[in-house]
Parts: sequence; C-alpha cells; structure tokens
Amino acid sequence: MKRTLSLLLLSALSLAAAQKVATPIAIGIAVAQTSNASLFGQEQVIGAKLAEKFLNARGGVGGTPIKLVFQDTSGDEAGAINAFQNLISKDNVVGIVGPTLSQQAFSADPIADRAKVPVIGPSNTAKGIPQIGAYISRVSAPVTAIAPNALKQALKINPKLKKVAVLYAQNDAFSTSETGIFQQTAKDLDLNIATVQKFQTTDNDFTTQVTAVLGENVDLVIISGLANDSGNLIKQLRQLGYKGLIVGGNGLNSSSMFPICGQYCDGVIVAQAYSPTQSSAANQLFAREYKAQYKKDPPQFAAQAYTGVQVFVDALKVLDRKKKIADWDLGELRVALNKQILIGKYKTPLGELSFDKDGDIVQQAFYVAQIKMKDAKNGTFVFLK
Ligand code: ILE
Repeated sequence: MKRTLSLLLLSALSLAAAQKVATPIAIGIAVAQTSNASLFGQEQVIGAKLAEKFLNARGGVGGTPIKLVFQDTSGDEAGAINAFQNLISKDNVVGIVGPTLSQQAFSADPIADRAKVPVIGPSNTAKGIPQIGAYISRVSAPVTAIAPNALKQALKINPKLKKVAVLYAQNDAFSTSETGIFQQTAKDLDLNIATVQKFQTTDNDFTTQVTAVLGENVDLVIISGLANDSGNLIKQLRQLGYKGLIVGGNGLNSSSMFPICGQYCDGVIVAQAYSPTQSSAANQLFAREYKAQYKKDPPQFAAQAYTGVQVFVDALKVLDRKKKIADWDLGELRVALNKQILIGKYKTPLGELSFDKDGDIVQQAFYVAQIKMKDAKNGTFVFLK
C-alpha cells in the first residue's frame, strides 16, 4: 500500500518535472486591469495585445504562435502575488510581463524568482527592481535615468528657477525612490528645496500640502505619485493659486490622468522613456499600427509593454532554433529563456536595447514632454527639444 502510494507520488512528480511546453506558447501578462493602477494597466494591455497580434502575424516563434494569458493584479501586493501564482502554477506560462507598480513588484517578483520563472518588468522604475533576483529584468528605465531629465528641461524653460517644493506619495515604493532622485538632482542643479511634503496615493484632499507649498513662494513644484492622486494634487495646486512650473514623475506619464486634472494638467513637464518619433524601423511599425487602431500616438506604457512581449518572443526564437519550443521541458525552458533574455540584443519600439548583468535595461535615448490640453478631458504630450 505504502509502496504503491510512493510509486504514484514518484510518477506524479516525474510527470510534473517532464511537463512539456504547451502550444500556442503561453506568456503571462500580470498588470492592473482594475483599481486606480489600471490607469496605467489599460495602456499596458493594449501594448501587449498589439505585440501578440503583430508578432504572430509575422510567424510567432518559428511558426508556433504565442498566446498571452492575462491575470489582473489590481493595484496592490496581494493582487499581484495572486496573479503571479496563477500564471506560474495554473497557466504554466514560460514567463511573465508585469506587474504594473514597483510597490507590487517587490512582493510578487520574489515568488517568480524562487520558481525560476523569468519576469520582465514593463513599468517598474524604482531603484532595486532587477536586483530582486536572477530571474527579474525590466524594460522600464529606472528613475535614476529618467527623472533628472525633467528637471534639466524645467531649467531650460526657466533658467531663473531657484526655489522648489517637492511632494511625494510616501506609501508607494516607486514614488519614494523617484523623489530621492529628484531631490538629489535639485541639489546638484543648485536649486533650493524650500519644502518637502508627503501624501498617500489614496488621498483626495491636498489642502494641507498645497497650503504649505503656497506659503513658500516657490517657482517649481516637483511631484512623485501615481495618476489619480497626482492629478488631484495638480488640480488643487492650480485652483488654490499656484502659477509656477510643475514637473511630474513617471506616475504622471499617462493621458488617463487628463480627465482628473483637466485643463490644470496643462504645462506639466514629464520625462519619457519612449518617443513616438523614435526613428527605428521597429518603432515606425509599432507606432503606425497603434495609430491606425487608436487614432493617436502610442503612450510610453503601451510601448514598454509591447517591448516586454517582444523580448520574450525574440529570445524564444533563438532557443527554438536549437530545439523546437514544444519539445522543451517547461522548467528547463524557463531557465534557458531567462539566460537568453539577458544576453540578447533587441530592436524594439524603445530603440535598440540590451540588459546589464543585473537585468536592468540598457537603453540609448530618453525624452521630455510637456502636457498640452485641448479641453477639459483631452490633451497630448508635446515632445520638447
Ligand atoms: N513607474 C511607476 C512604478 O514603477 C509607475 C508604473 C508609474 C505604472 O511603480
């Protein structure tokens, strides 16, 4: 009896160990499709789906199509952990593009790392993300590479800038990371930080912070937060009379914020890791496809999510030439795929990219844009020189 049981157990184990890769090849997308973080997540879903359509139309992986499996992370850690667990153990994906927020990545990524499942972060920009583990990389350039560009641009617009106020969401890992870079850069540029104000990503009323900022007579306000909170903060700053420049961080880099701050979004300066005018053939194709479908330029979060899927497909293609993906053992493929991702070079809508030894993106060019509102709901990011 005992013997039969252990034999059964053994064969179950070896079955699990010998699990083949399913076709179409399943790639997990774990982004926020609900909650306030879906303001970013919606753009990521669009970008990922465009990649699936586009890359499958061009033969997928050596003739085998890919299939994206979506698991909604919602906006918190528990949601991201749950999505990752489902993708890893139930959907048997070869790897994961996700999650949306750095705050979620610090909780969910270690689970994939322990399971030896490659993760490509599509939008996590806090310091320390690729260092979570060997299986974690990202196509979203870190705050260290992005944030300083916005401040330099603000100084170009107004070289007389001297006194600044800094505000950040203290309950969000990305926002606290980004504000550190903003504050350091401000000091390096000889700006005088008159006040530092904290808020929560769940806040709606910013009277206290705005009053403190107005009391300092600053000529630049620097905000690190997510879309809903930052949108309301900008609106209240303007409504209560602030007239100077505003620099927003990566959490303000979505047109989903426009209906929240409305006309008050106008003029906000936001650094970009993607430009629709980037001249590579890969971007021309992506931007054309996106524009044909959505009648506007592709946003950064869509371009990065597209790039995440593309990196998986390009790396899979290399492995497929050695041995057809369907013949791989899933566990072995995940390990080999992670290695391949890290050594590859990719021609993407973000330009040509590769990864450093930690899995952080090595990207060539960055940009800065300024929001231009047409009316209370619609606007664009105008790229600056
Ligand atoms: N870049 C931020 C983060 O890493 C947000 C992502 C804005 C959508 O959390």
